[in-house]
Amino acid sequence: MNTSVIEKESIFDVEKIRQDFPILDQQVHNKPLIYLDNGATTQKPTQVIEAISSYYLNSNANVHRGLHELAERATEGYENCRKKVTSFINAPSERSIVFTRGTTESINLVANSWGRKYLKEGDEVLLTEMEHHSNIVPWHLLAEQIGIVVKFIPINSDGTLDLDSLDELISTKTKLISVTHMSNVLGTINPVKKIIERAHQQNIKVLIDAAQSVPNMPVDVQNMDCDFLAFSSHKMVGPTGMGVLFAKEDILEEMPPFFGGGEMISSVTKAGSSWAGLPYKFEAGTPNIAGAFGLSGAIDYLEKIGMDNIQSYKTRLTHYAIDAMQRVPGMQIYGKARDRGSAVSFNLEGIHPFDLAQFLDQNGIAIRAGHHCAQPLMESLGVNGTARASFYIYNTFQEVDIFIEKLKKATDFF
Ligand code: C6P
Repeated sequence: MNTSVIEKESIFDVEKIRQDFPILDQQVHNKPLIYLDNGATTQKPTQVIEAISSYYLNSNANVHRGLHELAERATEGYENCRKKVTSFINAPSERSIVFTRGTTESINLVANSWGRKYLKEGDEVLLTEMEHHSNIVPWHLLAEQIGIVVKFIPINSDGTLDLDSLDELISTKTKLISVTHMSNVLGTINPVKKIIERAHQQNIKVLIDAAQSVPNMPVDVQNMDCDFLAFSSHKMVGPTGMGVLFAKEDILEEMPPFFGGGEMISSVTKAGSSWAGLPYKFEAGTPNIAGAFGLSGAIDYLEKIGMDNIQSYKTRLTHYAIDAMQRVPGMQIYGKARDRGSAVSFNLEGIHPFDLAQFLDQNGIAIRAGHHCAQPLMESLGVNGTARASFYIYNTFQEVDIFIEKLKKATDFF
């Protein structure tokens, strides 16, 4: 083992991290809680909860329009979050960071603003078979409304993307490739830099759904060179109802607003309206100010641990889990990509995933079961649904051992 790995591992103190998450210290059905549903949403550390309550306790006011001390504090906190997000994903400017309610709203914003302006009947949007519904349905809506064509990059049997099919799938009509960075089902980390390079050779824009990657690994939008990137605060120890759309500034400049209302205008007359500058023309109405305070707290928290450390700990934990899971009789794991995140989808022979989730819940273990908002992927895998365990920074090797023990019990029980 090289020294840098040893240094990283010694920095990562999971027991110390767990102390920041009081919710984990409880019994569910008289068993210690083991929370393995982090792909759906992560738990929140005290620091984030305090950042949110401190806003309501000390600085509650509306942003951007008040001329009093509390309004200034609220505005400063809200804009401070934009600065933190900018540096967290290495965006070139705060003007390219739009706050939304989450990944879903960010992608809908691109579809409805950029999509409606630049796409016309017959134009093609290329997705992948492993997309979350958030990155399918907005394009299906445009297919219905303006006649765009939605195509899908297929997956290989190991759960990686079949990139050999790209040349065949890309045509002169392809205007956008919209792809997940990390699959919420298979765990696969897609080679987005390669896809972006290939797309840009033909002047095709690329949107990255980073809902699962930003919480789990360092993400650098300039290095990636993506045109759009979307993520949610609640999957990265931040609050729900808060999210981010990054877009290149020149693209955002040309995009029309998606929502209209207060905050996003420059002036309004009876004859018409003109828009505020970036990024405010995309933030109509009173925003999620407490959410911004919370997201700031989340970024501080993750940066203190270090995204490299987070990725390396979770990679070790996930590989440990997969190795052990493979030894459980009747186990089928979906997705065998080498480069992967911590979502592990699986089925146990003869056990419905809902029954398994219920059995594990009775044992204090929270997992997710179903189609994971990825029905086209389920179709490709030939299943109706799967069970899914997804690990985060506060999960321990001991918890994985208990999870495996209960999986074995489930095979006996059913
Ligand atoms: N996936 C899961 O359990 P929102 O709901 O907007 O914060 O995120 C949507 C979303 C988009 N893309 C990917 C890759 C995602 O994983 C998600 C959310 C959760 O897998 C809830 S369905």
